[in-house]
Amino acid sequence: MISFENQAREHIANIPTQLTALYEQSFRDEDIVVIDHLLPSVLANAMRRQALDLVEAHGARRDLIMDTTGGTPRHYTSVGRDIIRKQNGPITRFFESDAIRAYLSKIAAEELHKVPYIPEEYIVNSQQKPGDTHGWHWDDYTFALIWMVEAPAYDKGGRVEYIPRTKWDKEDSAKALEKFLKNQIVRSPYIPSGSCYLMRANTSLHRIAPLDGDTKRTVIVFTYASTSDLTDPTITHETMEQIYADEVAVD
Ligand SMILES: O=C(O)CCC(=O)C(=O)O
Ligand SMILES: [Fe+2]
Repeated sequence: MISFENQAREHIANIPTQLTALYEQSFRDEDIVVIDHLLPSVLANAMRRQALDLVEAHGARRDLIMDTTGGTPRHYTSVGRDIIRKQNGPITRFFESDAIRAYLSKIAAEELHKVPYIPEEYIVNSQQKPGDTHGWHWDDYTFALIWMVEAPAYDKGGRVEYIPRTKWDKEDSAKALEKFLKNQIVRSPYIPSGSCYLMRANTSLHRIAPLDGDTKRTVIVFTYASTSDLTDPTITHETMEQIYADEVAVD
């Protein structure tokens, strides 16, 4: 059998140069880019199957208010990194893939590294009922690649909303949130299932709007570090530690 890595590498090598140039431009201009067909369908299907089966077998509800991000809500079902890692399946192969990381680095015009904090490597999140949301926040690390396993219905909420080029004032998150939301335009692209988006997530204030009715949204969240993240002493992990207190050992 051809390995995940070789299939991904061959597929990526065939992405038209002009399309890659458009992705680069979009990321440069918007700090977000929606990427179609990053994987061949056989790998995309395998990753989708793994994510849906994981939610079914291991999904745990998260219902809390995050103090560190200014009191914003989290309401969704999720599966943490260690449970996913045990299966050593397509999601792990995706994260470990050098070919994928190299391609994303080209789009971002800087190097992406595997995140040096293991609980954030990859996570499956699923908004499953009306009102489910992943409230406003910034990420700890520079890059997030979100794979859309199940997109919500087009008109039923659950979109990513974001304001790029904003700074997380960790001393007063609530006030920073209020200021940006009052003064800046919120962008909300629709991400179809089977595609993914790369976001500059540590300087984009973002959330997943509440589901508005009977629909579902399931994603795989991959986190990558920039070169400067690797030596940045201000990066902390309080958000992860609060959401995943039962899984993340606090050191
Ligand atoms: O579900 C998404 O698209 C984004 C999730 C997210 O922002 C996060 O896990 O930090
Ligand atoms: Fe995020």
